[in-house]
Amino acid sequence: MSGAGFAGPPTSDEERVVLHVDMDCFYAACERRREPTLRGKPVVVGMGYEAGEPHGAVATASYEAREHGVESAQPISQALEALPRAETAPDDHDGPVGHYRPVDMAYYREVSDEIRAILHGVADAVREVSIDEAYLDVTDRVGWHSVEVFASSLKERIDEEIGVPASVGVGPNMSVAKVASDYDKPDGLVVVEPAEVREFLAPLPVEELHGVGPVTARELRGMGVGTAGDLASADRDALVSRFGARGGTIHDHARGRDPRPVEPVGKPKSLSSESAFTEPTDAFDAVCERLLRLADEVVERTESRDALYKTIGIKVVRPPFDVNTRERSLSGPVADADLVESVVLDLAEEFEGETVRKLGVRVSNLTFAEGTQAPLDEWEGEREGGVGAEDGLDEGEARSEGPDRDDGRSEHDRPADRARGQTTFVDFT
Ligand code: TTP
Ligand code: MG
Repeated sequence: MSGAGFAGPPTSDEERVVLHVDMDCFYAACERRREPTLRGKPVVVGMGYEAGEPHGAVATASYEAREHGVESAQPISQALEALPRAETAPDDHDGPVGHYRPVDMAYYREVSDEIRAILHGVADAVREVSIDEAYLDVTDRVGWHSVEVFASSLKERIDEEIGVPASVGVGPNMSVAKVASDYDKPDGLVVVEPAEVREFLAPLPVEELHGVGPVTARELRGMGVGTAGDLASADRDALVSRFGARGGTIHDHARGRDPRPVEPVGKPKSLSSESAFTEPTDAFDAVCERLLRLADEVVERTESRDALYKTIGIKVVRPPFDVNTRERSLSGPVADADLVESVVLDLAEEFEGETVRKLGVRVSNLTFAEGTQAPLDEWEGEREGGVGAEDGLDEGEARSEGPDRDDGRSEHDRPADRARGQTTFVDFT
């Protein structure tokens, strides 16, 4: 499996199909997986909790437990007031009871790894943002007309093969997909097509937007901004002067805009740019011209990051979803714009006369010029915080323990070194 897909930053003419997959009450679902008698019952998973003890905090609670007011980050002692322990509840207790279990990260990571394997198999690019949450770019695999069936069968697969439920949101970018997956939890599937985005977002309370936490929401309300619709029509300059750059970002999110590509977390192992034609074309000069523009963009990105590359590749998508990738590896890392252009044109030759819908250019096998780059694993072990913290967007939510990134889910293929000048046919997914 490779985490380094070919999904490049979207260009303005490009629409993407992005899924956000978020497992429902994940730790509790894992506990139910190995203890099926807990299904349908209130389950509380405690961080720093030990059987029979009142200490610790709620990491998560099943939806049945949430109905009784139990929620993440609450002290276990408080949860016990709402839901006495099933094992020790007095015989005459006729109210609801809870099943308490201590956190078992090693087990949850195992389950997460199994889910991850499925996700990487169905998407061109995957961004794992926590132990139970990931974004998938499936633009080259499925169109809007069939994405609901696609997402529904992904949910079913995770449920049947792994035994835990997921909610899935689909949108034209990460921020919309994230809001969509939260919209109908648990076991939700919400598809928001590009034309529906503004209408879908408008009535939602601002805190449901990606990047708006409780503190920002309070401040926004103070400014008379309560819904995403209010935020979308608020004065951008006023937002920026109040919240800094983040003001502009949440304004964009309220308007359903989010230019971030779905990229794996951490230091990139490849850099790519992609662009779709408005209408598929078989004009080879137009194809070459577009490839050269993409090559320029990619080279610019490598220069701004001081990156050297050893492998240069192209992607050619024929309508509707026939993805072809070709790449060539050099004997050593280079930073050479002319070479990128000539290799790209060379690789394109076999597609002369073909009808093309979309193109991509990618450089991979990256090293960083300063020679001080930390090993990939170090970078990839870095944690991302919760919603908002992920992008430094917001203060984030209170967490008794963040879903962590030290879960070893970061191995990626390292393409074997290839002989100079040899063109290889690779599957980037
Ligand atoms: P979430 O996806 O935020 O929560 P969840 O999966 O339990 O529930 P939902 O159905 O609303 O998605 O977080 C994933 C896991 O991270 C969660 O199962 C437990 C852990 N976690 C904590 O340890 N502390 C916290 O405060 C939160 C919010 C989550
Ligand atoms: Mg979850």
